[in-house]
Amino acid sequence: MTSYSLTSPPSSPSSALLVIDMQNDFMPGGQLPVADGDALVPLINQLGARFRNIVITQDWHPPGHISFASSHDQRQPFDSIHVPYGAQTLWPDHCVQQTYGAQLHADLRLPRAQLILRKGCNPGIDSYSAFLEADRSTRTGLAGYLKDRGIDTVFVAGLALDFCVAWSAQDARAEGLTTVVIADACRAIDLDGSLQSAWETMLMAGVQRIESHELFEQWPQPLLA
Ligand code: VGL
Ligand code: ZN
Repeated sequence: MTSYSLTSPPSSPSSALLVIDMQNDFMPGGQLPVADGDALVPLINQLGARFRNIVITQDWHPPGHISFASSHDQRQPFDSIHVPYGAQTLWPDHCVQQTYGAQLHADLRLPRAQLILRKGCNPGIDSYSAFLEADRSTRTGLAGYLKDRGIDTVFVAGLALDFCVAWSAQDARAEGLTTVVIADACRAIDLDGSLQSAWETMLMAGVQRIESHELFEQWPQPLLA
């Protein structure tokens, strides 16, 4: 038996799998590679087969986005700067709208996904979270979508664990959703201890942590229809 409690199991209509930023630029060889990011694809496909609801996110920046080091004089990727909404880590140009790097990994097979949510589209505001942009007030609409569909539980997987996964999971909790991060279905960038602090913050916020084998043991069968 697993040590977590769930009222809405994966196959339930009130549960959703959130697949975060499984895009070419975050894969080995991409502009902001996350080590082993591509190794998650088969696992996420298997997880997806257990869920009735799936939401996919796509980091989707315009050229010249505020989070790109190249948009600021004398700045390098991974520097941190102050912008009107607070601290902003600068990144290599990545996930530029309509480019190959912004496309989802070609081997993702998630036929039940009904929503692909694009975020980070505002030139002057970053958005790690699938719910709230980095100004912490602009809403993406995802909370409303999930509520409208009666979804009270989200399982989270994808990239990067210490940025977009962590922020999305914390904001899911803040929206009152039961939130479960599938640890081995995520990979981290791990910048200056960001991985450890992400877990600390998520667990403090009431996010549950499981491993995919726990889910497969409890729900061994893919959904048939
Ligand atoms: C991400 C850094 C910049 C992520 C997106 O998907 O975790 N990280 N943009
Ligand atoms: Zn980004």
